[in-house]
Amino acid sequence: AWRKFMPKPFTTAEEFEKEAVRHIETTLARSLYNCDESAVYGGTALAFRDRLILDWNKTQQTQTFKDQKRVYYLSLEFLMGRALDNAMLNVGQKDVATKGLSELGFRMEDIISQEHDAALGNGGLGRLAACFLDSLASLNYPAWGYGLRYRYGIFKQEIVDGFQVEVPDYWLDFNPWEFQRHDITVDIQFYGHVNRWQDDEGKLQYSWEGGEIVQAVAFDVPIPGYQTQTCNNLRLWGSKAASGEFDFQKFNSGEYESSVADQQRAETISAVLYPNDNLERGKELRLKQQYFWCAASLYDIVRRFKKTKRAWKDFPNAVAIQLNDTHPTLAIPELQRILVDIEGLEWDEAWSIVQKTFGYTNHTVLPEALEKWSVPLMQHLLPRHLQIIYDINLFFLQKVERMFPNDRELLGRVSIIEESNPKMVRMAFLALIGSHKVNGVAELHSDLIKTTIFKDFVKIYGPDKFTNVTNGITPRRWLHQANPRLSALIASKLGGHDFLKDLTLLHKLENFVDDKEFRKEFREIKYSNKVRLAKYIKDTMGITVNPSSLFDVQVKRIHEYKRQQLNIFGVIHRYLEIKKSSPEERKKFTPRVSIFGGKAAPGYWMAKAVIHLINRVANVVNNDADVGDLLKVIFLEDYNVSKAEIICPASDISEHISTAGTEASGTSNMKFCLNGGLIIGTCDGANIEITREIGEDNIFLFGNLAENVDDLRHAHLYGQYQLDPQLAAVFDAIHSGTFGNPDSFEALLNGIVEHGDYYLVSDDFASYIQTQDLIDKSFRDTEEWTTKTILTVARMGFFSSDRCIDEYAESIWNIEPIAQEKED
Ligand code: 26V
Repeated sequence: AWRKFMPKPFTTAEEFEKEAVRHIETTLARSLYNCDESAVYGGTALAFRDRLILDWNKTQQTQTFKDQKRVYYLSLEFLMGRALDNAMLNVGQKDVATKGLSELGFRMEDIISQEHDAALGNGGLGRLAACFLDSLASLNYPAWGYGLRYRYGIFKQEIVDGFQVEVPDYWLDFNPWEFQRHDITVDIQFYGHVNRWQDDEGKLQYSWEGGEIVQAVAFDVPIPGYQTQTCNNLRLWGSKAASGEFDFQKFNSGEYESSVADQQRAETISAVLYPNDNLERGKELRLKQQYFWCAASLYDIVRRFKKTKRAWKDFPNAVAIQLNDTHPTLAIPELQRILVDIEGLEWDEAWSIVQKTFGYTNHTVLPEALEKWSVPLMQHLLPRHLQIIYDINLFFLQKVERMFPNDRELLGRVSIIEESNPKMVRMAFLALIGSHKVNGVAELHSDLIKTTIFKDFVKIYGPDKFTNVTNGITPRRWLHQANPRLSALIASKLGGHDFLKDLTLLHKLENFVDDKEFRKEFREIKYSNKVRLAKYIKDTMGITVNPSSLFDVQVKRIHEYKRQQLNIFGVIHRYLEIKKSSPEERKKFTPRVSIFGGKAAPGYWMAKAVIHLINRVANVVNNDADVGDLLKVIFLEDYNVSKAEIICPASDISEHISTAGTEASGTSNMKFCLNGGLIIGTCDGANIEITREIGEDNIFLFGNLAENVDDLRHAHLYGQYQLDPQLAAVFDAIHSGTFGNPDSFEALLNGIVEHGDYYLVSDDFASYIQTQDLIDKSFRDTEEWTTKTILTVARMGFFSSDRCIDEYAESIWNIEPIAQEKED
């Protein structure tokens, strides 16, 4: 009966303008007479938000009504980037809005760029979660994301005198994409003690008492699918002082300040995203974040389940929970606690429910990234959970003991508790033991976890507990939104945009690989994307780069294992080659722009030294008249999702050059290929599967293989190697002060020369340089290059996150999409 009152979505430019202007004038209270781009952004966002909300409400009603199994994706990071463009493209009507805005005197691009990135993540892991949400909604899966509503996302990076400086990222000034649910709150307990008693039947009972309470408040973000009415929900928890805790006693007795301090302490939990990527530091506040978010999410999930009045044993038929790395592992003992201590289930029945509910994705084998929490800290913060973890461990070790009697060393190796001082809880083992499936994120990585960190567990559980789901990216954002002209060209050849829902359709582009007109347009689009990036570089840095040069890009978090140092040493080598060549020889160089971008964790000195070196090299090279257009070096400040959308379509070559066996998958490699850029890479992560799909001729692979890494490292430690001579020449140049005071780079070079070259930079240097020369040659042959790039795009269908989500749904979650009803 209410239907007749529901607002009608706009369908024309004029209707859009009416809506946007109404929001500017009333919702935002901004007069049209001083209406700037930020106000127009607000009005536009709110007009589209209205459309989303209708779909969102309906989707949630349908999902509740149908009561099919749902998946809950628990991730401490969701690197969403901007929402407006995505919303416009997913629900449609962007063209209508573009026309409307231009009638109001504004350009769509300028309006879109008003939005602050939602940067609640560090890198690949967080962006993967965002791509997954897009695919889940686009494929109509009943799915929710659960995360933390950080007040500060990943810091903003400024480069001052060549050094990284971190600036807080306060992003919530105006965020039209979230809805605070004042009515959805959960009280979360910390500290306190455990009471144990016998009930009437003589059974031992446990309860967790005392301590302090912090309140979790839900903030919901709509996640629209592409060309579907499905609009899923991302629920982010914010922390605040529990109502009883904002102590009116204190308040009235004049202790106003300490009462406000309590408030602030509670809010600290969701204040800031930890900016480390692949480095675990064991901070109490981080553990508090993890428990706060796990407990609030589970309370919410259990509450929803209980409303259906189904039996507990049915829980795994209604709920799948995916753990994005080990960060949400506390959800395992928390669910066990709810079932045993609160709902009164027997241990074994509860544990069987827990194991059927959870799946765990591993995203790294780097030892320094594996989470461990000290037992004393956990005892203090979560006393009951620690008991439960000890019990889980006891029953598990008993089982192992029965399977492999008298193997004490095995028991020590697989124990959840590491017998160190202090003792540590190994979160990856707890996650594995509490889940029914464990997956890696690319084939090589999924193999590696079975032979390294989880080797013993393959013996215990058998190989079927382990599986691979190779990562993917959403083609909506990373092709259609980031590269609208390429998307339109493909659509014109394939007869529409269906490939955005089934990316394997791209294979039909192979039919056009010899089509002159198509090749020309394809090249022109790449060129215009490079012009756009060149303009961005000019506007932000004042440096002119020639868009006809080969654009060589490496953008990702700065980390020794990703080897930006190998790249910049290669650049120095190139510079030295140019310098020593005659004017005649110089004509033979392929002009190149080496573009870097990425953040270093604030305490990661080696990564910061790499940034510093890149900037110093840039300074010298870019101002050397001998070099001119032959080489330019650019360090782009503050690499983030919205900048990636400009950068990815503009590369000729991008670099994915991690030491073999260290990069679990990588996902930017997929983004660059999908946009018609080629890659130089090691045999690592998803590069291997990309090669399989696009063909060896279309990728530039180099370097040692993962299977040889151990031996090579060993050789370094025993001095059985020689520094690569070309690399030695690069080091000489650095030492001689060519790039400023060499003291700044002492540690960086020593890591290679003196301390074992853990990442094998020297071992791979010759092969890297050689492959770069090959690239120069190949790029000069425009026709050959064009063929490679077209075939690459045509063969990237496998790397859609839609494929990836379908695999999770089928082999891990056992969930089905919700059938879409035709609109009346
Ligand atoms: C670990 C930690 C440790 C504690 C402090 C904060 C923090 C933040 C993130 C991590 C997880 C590191 C694992 C990770 O990001 N892996 C990346 O996952 C991508 C998606 O699967 C994959 O493409 C990358 O290769 C992999 O490095």
